[in-house]
Amino acid sequence: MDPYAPTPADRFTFGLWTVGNPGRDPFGEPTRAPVDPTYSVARLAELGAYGVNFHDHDLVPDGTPTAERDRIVARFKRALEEHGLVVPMATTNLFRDPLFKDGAFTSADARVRNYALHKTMRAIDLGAELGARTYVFWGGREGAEVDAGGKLLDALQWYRDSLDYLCEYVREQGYGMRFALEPKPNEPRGHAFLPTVGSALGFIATLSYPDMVGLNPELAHETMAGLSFPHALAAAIDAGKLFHVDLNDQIMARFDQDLRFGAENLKTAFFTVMLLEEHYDGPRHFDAHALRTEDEEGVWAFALGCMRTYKILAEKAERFRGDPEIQAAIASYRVDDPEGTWPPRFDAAHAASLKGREFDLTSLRARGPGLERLDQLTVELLLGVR
Ligand code: GCO
Ligand code: MN
Ligand code: MN
Repeated sequence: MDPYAPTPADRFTFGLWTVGNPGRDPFGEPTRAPVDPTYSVARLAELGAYGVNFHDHDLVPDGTPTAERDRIVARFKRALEEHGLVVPMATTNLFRDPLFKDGAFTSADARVRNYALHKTMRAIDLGAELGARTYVFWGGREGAEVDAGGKLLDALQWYRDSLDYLCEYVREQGYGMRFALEPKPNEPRGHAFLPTVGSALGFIATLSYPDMVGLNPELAHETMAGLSFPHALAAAIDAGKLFHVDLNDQIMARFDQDLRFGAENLKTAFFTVMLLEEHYDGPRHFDAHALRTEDEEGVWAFALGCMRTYKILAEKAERFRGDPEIQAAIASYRVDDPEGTWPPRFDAAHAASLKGREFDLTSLRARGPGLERLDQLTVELLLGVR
């Protein structure tokens, strides 16, 4: 049996918009045909995935009459049951419709903000109906190119008002869902509001129901901002806010690429997997798509590739933890202080003695922590020679 073949126990999920991506870009028409969501369910199940996620519009196109909506949802539910897939997360498309061109919850037009709430509540109902426990808010068009409209502070307040309102809605409905904010620095807007994991963490603390709201960090988004994804992930974990995750890949300082997981930055992918395996038990969600060059077979090769790479890296993480030389290098990198405990407990006497302590600065300056060797051991492990 192939140890890297995905199984539902691995809890891999894909968005309908990922494997269904038709390969459109700002310069060219789609290169692939539209995909029926039930077909994606069948193919993903065959590959060993655990679930699918969707925007309201991916499943029920905006403006669909109620009877047709119910028919689509019933058919989709049957496909999920038949193929044993679940829907752990759902979200709203608040970026496709031209009326959202200057934002949804942060539009300067209050009618658009109210419409965004209307659309999101209906999408939350749809997600709840299909069993979603996490509801993602990616700020699509929440952002600006022009700041002369003076809404920089208002936009944050409108965003906060909207999330507070929607938290109340979920509580009142008894859906038991949690919200996950997904920061992104730019694209499609020149500057997005809440551009990074750090800014979203600060914002969550200002909400009325901070415990209901966490993060859905995306590897590509932090990379676009020139930041390290493992560092962002660690910040989210440290704050108890890693509610969901978007895995993919990205070249730094390029357009939004949504590459196959592990396609570009293998070390980033490795430390991402290592953190997730140790500190996260939610679905491993891939928010990526096949290259525009690919036909349908390329799409399934892409999806399988994301999952296999994750599993291979999870095995490497296991080896890393069990490698005596690597563990010895880590142990000698991390040094205890024989003259004082860590963390120190503050009291006046302790502070006085710490202020008076004589440190051997010369030896501290001279110490080499061995990081070159440790990193090379890591690279060799990843290259498969240890
Ligand atoms: C992007 C985003 C989206 C969101 C999706 C779920 O860069 O387009 O990553 O794919 O993740 O809208 O909210
Ligand atoms: Mn993205
Ligand atoms: Mn995403």
